[in-house]
Amino acid sequence: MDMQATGKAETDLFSPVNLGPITLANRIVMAPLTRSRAGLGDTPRALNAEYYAQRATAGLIISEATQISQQGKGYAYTPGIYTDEQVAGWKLVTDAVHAKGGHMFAQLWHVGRISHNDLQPGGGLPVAPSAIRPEGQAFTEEGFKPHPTPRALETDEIAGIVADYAHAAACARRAGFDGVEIHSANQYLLEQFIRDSSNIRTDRYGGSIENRLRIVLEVAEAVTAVWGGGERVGIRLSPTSPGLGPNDSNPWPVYSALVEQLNRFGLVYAHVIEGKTQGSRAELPGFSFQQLRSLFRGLYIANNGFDREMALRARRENLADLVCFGRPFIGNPDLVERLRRNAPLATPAKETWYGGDAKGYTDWPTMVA
Ligand code: 8OZ
Repeated sequence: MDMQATGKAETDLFSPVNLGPITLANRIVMAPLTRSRAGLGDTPRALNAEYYAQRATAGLIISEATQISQQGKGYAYTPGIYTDEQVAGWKLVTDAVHAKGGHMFAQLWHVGRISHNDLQPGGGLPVAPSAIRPEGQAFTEEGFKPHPTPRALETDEIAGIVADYAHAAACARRAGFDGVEIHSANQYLLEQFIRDSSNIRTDRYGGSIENRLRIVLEVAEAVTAVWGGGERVGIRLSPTSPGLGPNDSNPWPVYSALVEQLNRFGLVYAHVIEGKTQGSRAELPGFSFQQLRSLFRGLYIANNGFDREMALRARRENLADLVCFGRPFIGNPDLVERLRRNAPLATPAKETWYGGDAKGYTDWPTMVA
């Protein structure tokens, strides 16, 4: 079906939708995008506010991944959301987005073992469910360095991490965000606990599926308590993405149990990376994203490699409630309008995705009217 040719409003992709108590202008979500441009003290600044405000016509903006503590940091120049200065910095961002009529959630992030001593408090080892070294390298201020073998968390340290999530969730409220997203995807701490490939613990946080899901449910409970319920809390999952480490040996029973358990917190959405993050959308045998969606009571935000046609189809065939676009928002601040008009998209070079300044960040023009 050609929307341009018929000219009729045959899709609701560009129409308002309710997300809990909030009404979004459309069903297009700007994905969390790490851009590594925070200021000193991992504090957002005017440049970041300008970048997000330029993209405020997205129905919902999800902030770039934002560490809940210094221990949760794994890359140079990513922003935090745990100090008063960071709250003030984020307030610049949320005020600028709201002034343009947009809505924005903060993504709460703990990287676990995907880090390096250079980024950790006191130069200590990164922490993880188990002392298993991930492949790959950490992005530090001195360039890329191999991930060290992390330190396995003591059982009695886990409550402190849950408390860090609660503190960060409270900071996000003070900073004027419309809600928060718990980052439980892409190989970071919560996913490290979920998967049997990175969690070989023998305490109540390891072993059975129930035990491996425990920390995620504790975080969901703590964060929804801070926000007065789940109506402004979402979660991000990547059930079948290998990321930098292997998948769970059998993801379906794990993730179906997780979304069913999450239902008791009334989360407003699950934001699901369908397939391999930044890669193939092929489903694993024995895993169905639509079935996962049917088990979850909140809205379903689909993510991974969407283009205009796929997004229109997702609504036409009701494969998702909202559709997330990531990289296309980098070079197209007015992506929503370009999709509406089926206009050409700019495709930025990878060199300016991470780090640097305004170049490749806030200098992308909108379409000529
Ligand atoms: C790309 C570079 C650094 C971090 C994720 C937070 O994959 C990230 C990330 C992506 O969720």
